[in-house]
Amino acid sequence: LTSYRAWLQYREKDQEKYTKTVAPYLKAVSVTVDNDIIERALDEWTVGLNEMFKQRPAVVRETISEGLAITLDPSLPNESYQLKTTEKRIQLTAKDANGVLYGVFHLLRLLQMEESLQHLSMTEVPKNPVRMINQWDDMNGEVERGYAGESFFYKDYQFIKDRQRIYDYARLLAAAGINAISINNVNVHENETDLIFDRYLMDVKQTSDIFNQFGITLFLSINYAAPMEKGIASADPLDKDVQAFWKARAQAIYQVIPNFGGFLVKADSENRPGPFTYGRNHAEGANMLAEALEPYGGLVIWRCFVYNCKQDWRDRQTDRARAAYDHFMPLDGAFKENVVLQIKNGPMDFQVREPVSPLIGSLENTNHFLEFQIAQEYLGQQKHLVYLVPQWKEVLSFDTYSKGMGTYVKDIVAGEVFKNGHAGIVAVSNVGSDYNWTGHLFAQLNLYGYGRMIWNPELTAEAIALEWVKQTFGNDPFVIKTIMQMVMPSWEIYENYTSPLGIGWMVNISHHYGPNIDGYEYDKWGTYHFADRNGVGVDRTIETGTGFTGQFHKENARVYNDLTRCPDELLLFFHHVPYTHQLHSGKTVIQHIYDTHFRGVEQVKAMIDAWQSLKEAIDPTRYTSVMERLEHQLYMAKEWRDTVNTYFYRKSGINDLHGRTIY
Ligand code: BDP
Repeated sequence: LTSYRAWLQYREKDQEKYTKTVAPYLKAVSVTVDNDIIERALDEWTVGLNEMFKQRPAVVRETISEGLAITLDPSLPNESYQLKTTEKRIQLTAKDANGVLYGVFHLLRLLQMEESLQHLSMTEVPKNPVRMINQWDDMNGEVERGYAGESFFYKDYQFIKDRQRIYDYARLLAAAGINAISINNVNVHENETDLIFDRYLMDVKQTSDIFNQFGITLFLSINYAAPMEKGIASADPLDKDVQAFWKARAQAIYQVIPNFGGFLVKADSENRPGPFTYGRNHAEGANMLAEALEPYGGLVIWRCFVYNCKQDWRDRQTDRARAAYDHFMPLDGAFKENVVLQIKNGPMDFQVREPVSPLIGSLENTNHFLEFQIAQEYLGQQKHLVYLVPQWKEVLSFDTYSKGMGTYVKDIVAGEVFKNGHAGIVAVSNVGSDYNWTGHLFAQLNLYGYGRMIWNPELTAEAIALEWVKQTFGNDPFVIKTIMQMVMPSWEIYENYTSPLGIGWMVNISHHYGPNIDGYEYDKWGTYHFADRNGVGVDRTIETGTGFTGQFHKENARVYNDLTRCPDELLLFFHHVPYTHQLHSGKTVIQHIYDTHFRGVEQVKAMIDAWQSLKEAIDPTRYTSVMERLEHQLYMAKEWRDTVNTYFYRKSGINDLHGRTIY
């Protein structure tokens, strides 16, 4: 149960002193407005106080002098709230019901962390208007790139009737500030088109109702060729029958689910159908759907993960890194207002290290969301402990120079720079039917951290991790310190023992787990490292390479294009260099590879030692499940180390300076 409760543990407090200082605020709660979301907030407050303090606050409508007073103020920004303590009363003033819910979760977080409520005086406004999760659940019950068991939405093409788990998921998401979700995989397979037909629509509605109570709007992924599954001859966006099909669908859906969010679309990508089949571009494709949803205020979220996965670009003409920009930049401004492009954080595909997608900061006249992946597809598949917020924070704080120095990704995707009507951040979920939601217990931190970070990108990765550790494991300073030492360097550790210097991949094909240096090298998916006896890396420069560096604004383009200025950690993403090339760090490329790989394994050993020191402090279930995964991580780290080092030793023929054994 402890694992299942994730960051909502509400552990009973045994600190008399603390309990005394907060007692007045817990006595009563006064609220005058009534709706489902506020009701859920009150439930949560009641349950939390009862479990932590054995207190049941009286819920009243009149004003109170002791306790929590909740009021609405429509003049505040959307979903925002203020917390202010005056003597024995906390005033929670929110813009709307979502604001109330977030404010209550904020207070519960403070109580879980045993922080003072005495001098609260703050205003919280979410930076990103849309804070979304994409489920990649298939209706057969599997989760694409799922590393935490089966789907808890579907089994054998039916919705799972017991919806308790969805309810608990919605609570966890709301506590982390999430306000939108798409509930099926972007790869919509056969039979799944029925999600927008009578066969499943009532189930979709019931699921939507659960999420709505927690302030979360529901979306569905659709198959672009859905009309053809239903007997229409084509899916051409300019075809009248196709247009009528989508209009009828929109009408039918909104009749059942009036606040339905809209469609998420993966088109012309990795063998999915799309407008290209009919010689139409993506603006024509997306706008046709947008027109159908427009009368109801629905959105079309259109993914930019479009590249030719059947074309070998070793001729350097069609660098996969270029694809999103090449496809979508020429269409900037051609999309309707209720179309939102969804852009992966990097130009390739959620690797351990990539530059930021150059589309962000270039699209000036098109609404767009940034897409992260919480599921650790290329980052250890939730068997390895990798805290992702430090990586995401680098993306958000990247300076695009779009409107001169200081045009950061975080401000662009929040819609502030180009005054977008729709803006925000989306991420691929990492949950499943496993008892602890995420397989690796520490992968809970990535889900929690994602929500907190996109609510407020100014929070440090460390502050977010601290919140999670305290809520999840309690307030013992030794436990906190030890876990923080494991968590904070974990992304760097993973990078150390896997693919070096921004080159990415080197994984087994299709399932993407474990080292395989040449796995994709002679394959068509376009993810090469070009290692030979002389050197390694991809030349993406303007003069001699694929020209990808030219997609950035000139300040960044100059840095990436210039071998002497390109940051070490992205060197092999942008340049092909000899093994003896000297990095800014002073090391040669080959020595860097050897050193980081030996070091990465030692760092995993240190993580295991740290966890071992907590054996007495953590319940056996959580202790053992994490330990098992850490041991597996060590095994895999060694395999990565030996595979990578051996490969480059054989290619280069250069010995390790320190004479360590390389097989
Ligand atoms: C890749 C995954 C694949 C997804 C695809 C996508 O390997 O399963 O369908 O991304 O984002 O990373 O559409």
